Amino acid sequence: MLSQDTSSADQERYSDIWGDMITLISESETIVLTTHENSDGDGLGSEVGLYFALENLGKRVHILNPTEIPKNYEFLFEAFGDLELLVFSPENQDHLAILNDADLFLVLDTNSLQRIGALKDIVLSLQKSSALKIGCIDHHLDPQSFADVMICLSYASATGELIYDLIYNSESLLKRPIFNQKSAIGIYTALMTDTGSFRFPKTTPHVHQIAAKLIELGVEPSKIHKQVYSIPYNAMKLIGLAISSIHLEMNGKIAYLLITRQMFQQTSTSRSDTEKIAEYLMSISSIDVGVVFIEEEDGNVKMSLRSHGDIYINRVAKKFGGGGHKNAAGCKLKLPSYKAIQTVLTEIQQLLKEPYLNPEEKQL
Ligand SMILES: [Mn+2]
Repeated sequence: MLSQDTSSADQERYSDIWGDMITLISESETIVLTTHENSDGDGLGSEVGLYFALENLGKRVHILNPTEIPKNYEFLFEAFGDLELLVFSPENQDHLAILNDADLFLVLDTNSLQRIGALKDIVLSLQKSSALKIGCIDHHLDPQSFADVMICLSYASATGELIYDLIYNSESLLKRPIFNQKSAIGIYTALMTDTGSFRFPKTTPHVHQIAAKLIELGVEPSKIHKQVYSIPYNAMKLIGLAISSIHLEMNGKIAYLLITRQMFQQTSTSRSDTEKIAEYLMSISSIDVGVVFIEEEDGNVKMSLRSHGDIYINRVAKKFGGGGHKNAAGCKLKLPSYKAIQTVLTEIQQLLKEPYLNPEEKQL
């Protein structure tokens, strides 16, 4: 397993980290791509980016995801008539046949099999009983070890950055062009969304160099930005309700809000309309930590945790069985919302009292 949390990105990028993954891909004829449930621009963009590159290599490729695609990313699939996204159902015989025939199952943008829902059990049993290999390409902290080849590099701004590096290294190794405009649109979407439109701390010169190359390949940034970020009127109403319910704690260092079932009903919206809300929360000048609590239909409370600077907010998520990045993490609690808020706020207050840098985590 290759897992890294250093900033020696340049050194690694051009060395042989991709060798095993390129071999695994070369040895596979049929490849299934997937990403985490409640997929985002990075997971979906990485799938699209890799799909067309693998197709150029003559592979049979399928995209089989655990959950539906959010509306603002549908353009990624609609624009390319030959690209079909399947939403996995364990009862669907066609889906099972695809998995049975596959040589390689590639998990993108998560390093935890819990996050691929019902696909988890079936791919693990195929990995045990047949020739199915599992690969993983991701940039979150704390990778699980389930993959035959795991590339989990948390210095990367997005999984899309790693997909670019993989294709780039495959081109050099195989000495043939693989990139095309369709791949470029996927990777650009991945980079743009996971870097908050090229402004989060991991937006390195390399990220901008990749973006430049993608634009040379025909990507139109303003078009992609509009497709991803324009929102329907209803979603704007939900944002309004959510924002007017913001609370501050610890002299304004913590900001949080709760999106109730009633807010969803009142505005005819759903979970996928909540994506932008954490960003608004984080733009309050006084805060170090922001939390968006969301009441789910099944009675769980889902929370999106955000932090600035060297606050390892993923440590709070981990305490409740979740995970993520240093500055963006998530978890779920099976508690009434008032209780979930109380429990999580106590943990955050504790975290803010501790020294921010944990030497243990620096060694990851
Ligand atoms: Mn990502």
